[in-house]
Amino acid sequence: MVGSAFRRVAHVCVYLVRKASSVSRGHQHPALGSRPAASGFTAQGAPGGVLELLGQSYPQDDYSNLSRKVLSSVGRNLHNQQYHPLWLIKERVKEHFYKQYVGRFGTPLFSVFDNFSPVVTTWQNFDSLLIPADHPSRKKGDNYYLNQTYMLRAHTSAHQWDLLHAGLDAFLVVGDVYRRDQIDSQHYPVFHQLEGVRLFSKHELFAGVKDGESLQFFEQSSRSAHKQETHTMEAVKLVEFDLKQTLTRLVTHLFGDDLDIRWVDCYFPFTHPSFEMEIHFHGEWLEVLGCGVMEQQLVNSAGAQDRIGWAFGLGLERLAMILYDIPDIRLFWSEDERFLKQFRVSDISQKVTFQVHHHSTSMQELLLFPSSASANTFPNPWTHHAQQHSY
Ligand code: FA5
Ligand code: MG
Repeated sequence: MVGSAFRRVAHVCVYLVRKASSVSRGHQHPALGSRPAASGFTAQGAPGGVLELLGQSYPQDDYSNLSRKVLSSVGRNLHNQQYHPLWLIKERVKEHFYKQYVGRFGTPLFSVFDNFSPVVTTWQNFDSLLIPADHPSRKKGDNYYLNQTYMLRAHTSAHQWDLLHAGLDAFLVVGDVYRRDQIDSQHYPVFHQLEGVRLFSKHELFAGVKDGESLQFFEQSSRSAHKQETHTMEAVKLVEFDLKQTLTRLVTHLFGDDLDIRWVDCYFPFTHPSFEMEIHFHGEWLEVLGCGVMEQQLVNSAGAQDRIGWAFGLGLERLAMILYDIPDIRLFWSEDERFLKQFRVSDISQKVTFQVHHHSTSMQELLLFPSSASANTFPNPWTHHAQQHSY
């Protein structure tokens, strides 16, 4: 039940830090140039070459590590394809935020952006979010770099700073994100995130509090597990409550009341305190989002020093898998009509339960990856690559 949502679970997560095994794989990887030319994963070009992507040219250097396979995923924009399950979820989240949160003039409070290029600077993806220069999440083996300066975003948080700097107080960003992750039924190197950010003025946050005029946002104290050194406990608790309530309402809107969720304490360099939401699904706790109270240093550097806010980033595939009972994340890339047509509904809120055995179709057929592998393994070129080159 959603009632259990506020149960805290002692658990630590670390933003973008992979299991030791996958981190070391990055180190062991042979030089990019030594990959066989026939492989779909061969890095394009070499230092001295130029990469053309989405109408821009990027000089290559020894950071460049995009494979042909990943390049072919850039621009697919599954989240903008009408009736694709990721589009359906995006539309339902948008509808919920538009209806639920109305601004002063009766207009939607949250602005929605779903068309930003996935090419960002390393400053946007890391530095703007206070991710230190030596943080393991910057590893070449974990990201797709166009060159030293440009990369495919590893999360939609890469756009937070720019939108705050532009003066926005409430926004959603939807986009494809890229990580050199190990593949299994829940992880894929390209997936989709939906980011939400909300800043509050003092008036907005304390408006509902009786005798709240004397309350403050800021003080000089020390950082604890519960708050940042510049925040008052009152402000943080109200922001945290609003964040968890907003997200609990969102998942209740999507899934209905009959859903078991829990909050797990967590760590991100750009929020404190930080949390993950997990949903109980098929006997397991599945992490669907990370969130927290925004680091004030980030908010200040973007020019909103009189505000305090929350941010969250959720995985669209994870939500869609639970909502539509889709058993494997690779299915989202299927171009098979038997998969896609199941989501062509007249009303975006209509219940859809994905049928694998529709007209005796097997999972392998629907995944539509060319296979030379045995019938028992998922025929997936990403994994072939990992096996051949042990990266
Ligand atoms: C982040 O990416 C943070 N930027 C989220 C955030 C935003 C925190 C704003 C605080 C404030 P994380 O790496 O945990 O965090 O990813 C967020 C979500 O993306 C996960 O909860 C999960 O739902 C989804 N996700 C992560 N990796 C994968 C993957 N390889 N495949 C599919 N979904 C994934
Ligand atoms: Mg996480």
